[in-house]
Amino acid sequence: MAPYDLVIRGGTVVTAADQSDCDIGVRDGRIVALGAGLDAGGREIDATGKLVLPGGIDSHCHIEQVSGMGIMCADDFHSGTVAAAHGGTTTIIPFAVQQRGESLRRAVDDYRQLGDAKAVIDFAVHMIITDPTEHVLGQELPALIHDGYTSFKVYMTYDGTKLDDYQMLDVLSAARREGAMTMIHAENWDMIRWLTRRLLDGGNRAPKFHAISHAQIAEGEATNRAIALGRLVDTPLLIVHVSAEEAMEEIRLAQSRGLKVYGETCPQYLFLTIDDLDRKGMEGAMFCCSPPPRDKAGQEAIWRGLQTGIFQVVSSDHAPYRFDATGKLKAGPNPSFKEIANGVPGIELRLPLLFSEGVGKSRIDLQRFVDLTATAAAKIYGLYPRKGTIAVGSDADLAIWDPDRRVTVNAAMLHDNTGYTPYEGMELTGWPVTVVSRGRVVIDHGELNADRGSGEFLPCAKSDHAKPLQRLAMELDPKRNFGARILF
Ligand code: DUC
Ligand code: ZN
Ligand code: ZN
Repeated sequence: MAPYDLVIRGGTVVTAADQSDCDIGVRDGRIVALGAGLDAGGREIDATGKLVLPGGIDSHCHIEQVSGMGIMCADDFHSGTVAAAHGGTTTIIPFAVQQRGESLRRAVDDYRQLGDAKAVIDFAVHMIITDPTEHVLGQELPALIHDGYTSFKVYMTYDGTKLDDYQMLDVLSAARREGAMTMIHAENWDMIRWLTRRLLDGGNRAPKFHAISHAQIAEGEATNRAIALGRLVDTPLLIVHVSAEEAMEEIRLAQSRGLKVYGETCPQYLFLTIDDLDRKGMEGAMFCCSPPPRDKAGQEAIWRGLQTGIFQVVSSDHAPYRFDATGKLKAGPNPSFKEIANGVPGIELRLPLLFSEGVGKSRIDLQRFVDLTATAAAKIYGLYPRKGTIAVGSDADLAIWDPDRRVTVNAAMLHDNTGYTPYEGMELTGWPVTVVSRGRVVIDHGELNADRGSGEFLPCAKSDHAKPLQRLAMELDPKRNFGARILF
């Protein structure tokens, strides 16, 4: 009997720390050997001339989720995970949403069933807390964390989801007590709705005004406030989908003060600009997402944030709505910017885009690419080292990557259900040719080979990233900061 079920031979194995030319031996879904000249496997893959990367972890994507406007997104767990796998991603972490008045447990259990039935790759689940009652924070949250749901998102914006600062403090202190990671959508809702009202009163309805209404200052202010709230309570947090330079600068400042504040950005802020929202007719609706893409200089600033380490994670924030009456145009063929579903697709192209324009254009190196697309998310959300790296004992989740393959992006080649891509026509270099999930070859030269429901739920551990640091005496001095010392 062959000692390995699968051997991947002759590739350049890349992790967030280093790279080396070696074979990978896989048994029972796990990596059991790394080295030269491994014995034969039941199946062999020749990776000569290819990179072997940890499968991507998309730690922020919306799958089978109803939006705040009541629109079901275009992808379910099947189409979403199929698309992810085709793009080299082997783990996704979408969101179970608690509606106000609803039990968080119920929301998670219902959502989990959808994933169990349909996912073709492994998945964990973040929660979205919209109603942080004493019962939810004191009873449901600890039990859910115990069951492997160790992270949640909260919104500082939108009528249906917004928490006020008092609620944010309750939630952040519950996160501190339970060791959960808090993800924050940081935009100032009153600024946005005030601007929206004035823009619409002035007859400004076109998609580009979505970007004007979601002003950079609204993102910067809310990011500053979120960090201050986290500081008062003394708990780490992660600001999701950062698009504004001034929000990024708030994160940088917090990090330079030694605070555990993490940042996530997304391809739409690296590859799109506000000009895309100003395309002819209603086409700009295809690029409406929140926060919105900014101008060219702002886009460059976000690249700088990747290069200088302000951001730890690049997720897709895949939020797919078709360009028709089921999605972007649900309010009619000519909706105002306020009526357009918020979100863009990107689950399949996240890795190819960042590889081509990041690694290929020497903006980031391979180690940073792996860290941003897989390793850091695994660490931040408690999946490491099972996921996010190539090491003996880790799951065999791998993307065998042809660094020279040239691809012109078009919607028809993609596997999600959105029907369009914001990246149509882009010329990319670098593509995953074979994708392995827990030792199963799920994508083989573009062919899917994975059954519905074969993906497994991943319970997340409490992550070290969610543990507060030993605070500097100065920060804890009650004359300067009445928060942490009094409470804890
Ligand atoms: N927030 C997201 O995370 N995704 C889409 C829209 C939004 O507001
Ligand atoms: Zn958000
Ligand atoms: Zn999102």
